Amino acid sequence: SLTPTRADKFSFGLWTIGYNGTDPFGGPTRPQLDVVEAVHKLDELGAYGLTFHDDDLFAFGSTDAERQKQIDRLKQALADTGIIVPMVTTNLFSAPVFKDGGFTSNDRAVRRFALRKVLRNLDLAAELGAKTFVMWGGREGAEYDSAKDIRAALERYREAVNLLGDYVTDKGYDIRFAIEPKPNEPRGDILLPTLGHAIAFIESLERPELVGLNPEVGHEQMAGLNFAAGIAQALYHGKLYHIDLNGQRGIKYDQDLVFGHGDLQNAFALVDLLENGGPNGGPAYDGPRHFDYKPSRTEDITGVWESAAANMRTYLLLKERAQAFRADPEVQEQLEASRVIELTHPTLGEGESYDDLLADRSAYEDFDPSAYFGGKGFGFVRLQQLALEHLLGAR
Ligand code: GLT
Ligand code: MN
Ligand code: MN
Ligand code: MN
Repeated sequence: SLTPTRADKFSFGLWTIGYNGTDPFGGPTRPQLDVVEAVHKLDELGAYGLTFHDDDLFAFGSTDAERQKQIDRLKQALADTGIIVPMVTTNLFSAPVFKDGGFTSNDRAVRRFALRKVLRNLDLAAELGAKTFVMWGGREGAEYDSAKDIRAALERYREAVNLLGDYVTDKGYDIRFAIEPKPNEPRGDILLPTLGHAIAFIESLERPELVGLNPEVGHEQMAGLNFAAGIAQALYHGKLYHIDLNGQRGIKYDQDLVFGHGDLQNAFALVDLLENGGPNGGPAYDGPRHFDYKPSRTEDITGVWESAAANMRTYLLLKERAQAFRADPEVQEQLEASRVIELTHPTLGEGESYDDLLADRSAYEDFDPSAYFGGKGFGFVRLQQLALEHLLGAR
C-alpha cells in the first residue's frame, strides 16, 4: 500500500520539517515550527518517529527550566500520539563556539565543552528511549592544510568517541552511535568524509561494536560516490546503524531534496537493497527509514507537509516497484543469464587449495578467454533496462 503506516518505520528530523528556509544568501521564508505541532502532524501523515538535536528542541543557552519545559511538551505529544524518538543527535555546529569543530577544535576548552554537551544529551536520549545516537561532525575539519593537524584531530575524535562508549556502557544505556560522513560544507574539508573513511576509523576504536554509520544519500553523492553501493558495503561490515534518506543532483552543495528527487535510479537500487537484499530476499535493514531533507525555500507550510508526505510516498512507490522487479520472471532469468547469482558461489571449491587450483587445467591451460568477447557478454544493459521499465511502471 502507498499509505505510510507505523510498520514502515518512517522518521523525520525536527530540523527537516522545521527548516525555516534560511540560507547563506537570505533570511527565512517560514515561521518557526513548534515541536508539538510537528509530532501531531507526523502522526497524521503516518510516520512513526521524530528525531532531533538538543538545540532543535530547546535553544542553545536555554536555562534548565526552559529546557525541561520543552522536554515535557515533547513527552506529552509523544504520549498523545504514540510517536517515538528512535534517534537523538547533538548540535555541535550552530553556535559560533563550534566554528572550528567540537570534538576536534584546536581549542581544548571547546572540546571539553562539546563533550559535556553530548554527555548531557545522551542522558536525554536514554530517557526518551532512543536506540541510536547520531554524530554528524560537520564542523570537524578545516579550510587550510596548515590549520589542522589531521592525525591529532583523528586522535581527539577517537578520544571523544571512546569516552562516549565508556559512558553508555557504564550507565547501562541501550544506545549505539552512528557516525554520519560528509565530504565538505560547512567546512572546506570535513574529517571522515565518506562512509569508507568512517568504517576505517570505527575499527580503530576501543568499542567498535558500539559504533556504526548513519550514511546520507546526498553526502556520498556530493563526493561523486554510488550511495546504494556504499550502503551495501556498510551492510557487509554490519555497520548500517541508521540512514539519512534524501535527494541530491550531482556534485555540488548539499541539496537535501526529497528522497527520489535526485538520482532516481540509484534510489530504486537503494530501496531494492534495503527491502529485498537480505540473505533470503527479505529486508537487509530493519532500522528507521529516516528522512533528512529540507523542504525547499520556495515552499509555505503546506509545501512542508506535502514534501514530508512525498518522501514517504516515493519510498513506498519504489518499494512496490522493486518488489515487481524481483517478481518478474524475465528479471529472474536475466539475473541468471547475467550470472549475478553466480557471484555468490566461492571461487574455490570446498577445501580446494592453491595446489588444486594449479592442477586444474580447465582453469587455465584449457580455458579459452577469447570465447568471451567474441562469444558472450553479460547482458547487464538488458537487466538495467528491465529495472528502468519497472521503475517507470512500464512493466
Ligand atoms: C545537519 C546535517 C545533517 C545531519 C544532521 C545531524 S544536522 O542538518 O546537514 O546531514 O544529519 O546532525
Ligand atoms: Mn545533507
Ligand atoms: Mn543536512
Ligand atoms: Mn544527515
